Amino acid sequence: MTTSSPLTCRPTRVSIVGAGNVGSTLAQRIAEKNLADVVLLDIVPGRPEGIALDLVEASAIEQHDRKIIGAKDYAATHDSDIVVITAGLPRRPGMSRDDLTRTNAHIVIEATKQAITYSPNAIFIIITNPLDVMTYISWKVSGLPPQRVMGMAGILDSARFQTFIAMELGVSAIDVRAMVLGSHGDLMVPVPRYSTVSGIPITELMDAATIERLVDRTRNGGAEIVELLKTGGAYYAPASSACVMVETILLNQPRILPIAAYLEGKYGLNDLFIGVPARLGCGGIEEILELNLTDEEKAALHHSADSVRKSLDQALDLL
Ligand code: TXD
Repeated sequence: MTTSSPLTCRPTRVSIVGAGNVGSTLAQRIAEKNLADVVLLDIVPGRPEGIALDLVEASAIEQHDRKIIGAKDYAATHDSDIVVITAGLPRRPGMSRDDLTRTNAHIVIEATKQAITYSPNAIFIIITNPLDVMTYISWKVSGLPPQRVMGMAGILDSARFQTFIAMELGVSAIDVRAMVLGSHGDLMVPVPRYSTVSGIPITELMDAATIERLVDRTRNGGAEIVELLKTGGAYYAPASSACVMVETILLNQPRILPIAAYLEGKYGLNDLFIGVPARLGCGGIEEILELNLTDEEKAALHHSADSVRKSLDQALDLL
């Protein structure tokens, strides 16, 4: 009788650089959904190890058997299927995402260089702000094809829009789908025409002024939470959003999700990462969808792209 198995026993592994609020919450979601083993890495001595041990101690209660390892050395991240970069400084009240550009660029460059050495075949998901710029920088430094590098923001921004629509109409957010394009910032482009409740466009359910108010709240969704928390930004919804991307890739579900993707001509945009709907799968970004935008929506997207370019210019010399 043979004991050899045709299955490979290598566990699926997701490494998360930055064991702060988003990173540690994402680690919890991934492990508790039984999606993959997790390596959490941070520069603060003891932090990733402490969080990992705490999460492992919850595993008997949460009924999963995923390994969660805390580390400060990138060697521990070897052979990751996905690397998620959350390392960086969060925004403080009154601080724009762009204020963070150069500081976080240094951090993301270093994290990408180190992580790619140990996981040359990984798919990279970037979370650090300013999101569209950090995703570009990580892609450049990694040398990976653009299909394997993406930024998380559109799922979060769409989820916020969905939540505000549901709250306004007094319906379950489960039935609300929304589409937010563009940069992760004040110039993001929520698209009401492509936002629905059980298939009904919200333009048929609310007047234009109400929609504009919800669009505005969505654009300021991150800042609203920063103002409330005072010491840091949102992390539960961001971690849930990143977990959707991890799950979609690992399970090879052909889901269409708004993510920051590298554009080479679609939407009339070139050589930048920005939020657009894409089909994800085990290969990363498998297709970018080009929506039929009105002139006004296209202009808003281009305006958003201009702001990404300006912000990127502040950090290009670091590459
Ligand atoms: O939609 C989105 N993309 C976002 C982005 C939603 C929420 C948060 N967004 C951004 O993610 C936020 O503006 C920050 O740039 C990152 C991480 O946010 P988080 O709230 O998790 O910040 P924390 O709690 O301060 O965690 C950051 C961790 C912290 O533990 C640092 O010690 C660590 O990053 N850090 C590093 N780890 C490894 N290597 C280096 N160099 C490093 N520098 C800092």
